Amino acid sequence: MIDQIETAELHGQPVLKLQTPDGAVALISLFGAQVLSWTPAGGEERLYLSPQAIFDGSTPIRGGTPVCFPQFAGEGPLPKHGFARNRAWRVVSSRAGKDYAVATLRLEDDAATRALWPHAFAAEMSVSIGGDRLDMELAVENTGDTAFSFTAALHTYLKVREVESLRIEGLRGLEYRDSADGDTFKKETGVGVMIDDEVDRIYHGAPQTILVREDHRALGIHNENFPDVVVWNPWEHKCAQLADMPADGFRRMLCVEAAAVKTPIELAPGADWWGRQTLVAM
Ligand code: TA6
Repeated sequence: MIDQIETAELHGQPVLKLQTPDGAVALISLFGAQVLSWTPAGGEERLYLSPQAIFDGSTPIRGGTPVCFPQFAGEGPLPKHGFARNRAWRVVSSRAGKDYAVATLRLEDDAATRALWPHAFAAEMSVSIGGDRLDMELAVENTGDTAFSFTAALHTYLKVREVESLRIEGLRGLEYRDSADGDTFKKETGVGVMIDDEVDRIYHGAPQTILVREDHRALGIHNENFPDVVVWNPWEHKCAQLADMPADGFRRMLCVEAAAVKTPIELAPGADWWGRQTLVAM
């Protein structure tokens, strides 16, 4: 019998390790509630974690699935991507069965978050694995007595064999904001989006399912309640400016992010919202 839910350390930082008897494994950092590693049953690692990622308990970790909340990127006055990715979350529940393991981590407002963002909230990140699936769900509740709005993303770094040989399917016809080209609005015309240069796009009205097709494998990405999809690869020049990425790191990763950016989510007192990204290995 394996211990399906264990606490462990990765580079000196606390992580939760989820396992299922069929061989699926995930590691979740308590810092940021960030999934850092996921191997589906009988498969290989599907998330990119930079070999130069910094594990000091205060710097955002480069790779896995950073949780961007309550602000995506530089879309407001807060630090880039908000503060959830550089806060310690606590594990509030976990359970496992013969074909799954799931854990929920929680972050609430405190003096430090209120100094940046004056709202009372509770955020929960639930991560579940089993078979060929990884489910990541972010839930946010307004626990205060005034309304607030936020933007958010599950900023997933996929591990890819060679970024120039993949195709992203399912985005054709969508309008996107091209952050790599002065935030101009464009329409996607390609059947399969290929990556051979810097890409930083926010696609609006994204479909529930996107496929990342590689030579001998594929990954299905299902997003629920996240109306936007961000596709990012820094390419050579921007990658060289990231101190926590190796020079050729951009070739081994592709971010496909479930996001709510164009229209911020509004929460009245007592209201809640959730959004989910599911990865299915094929
Ligand atoms: O989601 C894409 C993006 O906003 C890019 O513009 C890029 O800067 C990336 O996130 C990473 O941001 P970070 O703050 O983690 O370096």
